[in-house]
Amino acid sequence: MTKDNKDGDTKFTHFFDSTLKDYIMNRLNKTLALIALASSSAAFAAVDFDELDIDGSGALSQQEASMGGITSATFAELDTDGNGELSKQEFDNA
Ligand SMILES: [Ca+2]
Repeated sequence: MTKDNKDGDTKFTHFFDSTLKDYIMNRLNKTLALIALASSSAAFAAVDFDELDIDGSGALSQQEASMGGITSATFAELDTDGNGELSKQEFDNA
């Protein structure tokens, strides 16, 4: 009786462990997928010209561009007329 109960417990524990593990892994994968989706959406939103143009000047200063993750090297590449600002057209070339 004691042995049966112990086996039952062991089986239950094993079942519980593997089920829980599957559940956690499943949740974890979904969570990671959501995080990936959320961060890619956030990255996409962060490079929206109008959102980065904080002062609404219609052009991005290097500081505004850097908030969108645009490095100074990239900024220099995009600033084709070299006026120190990115117009929407220059930005769209990114
Ligand atoms: Ca420019």
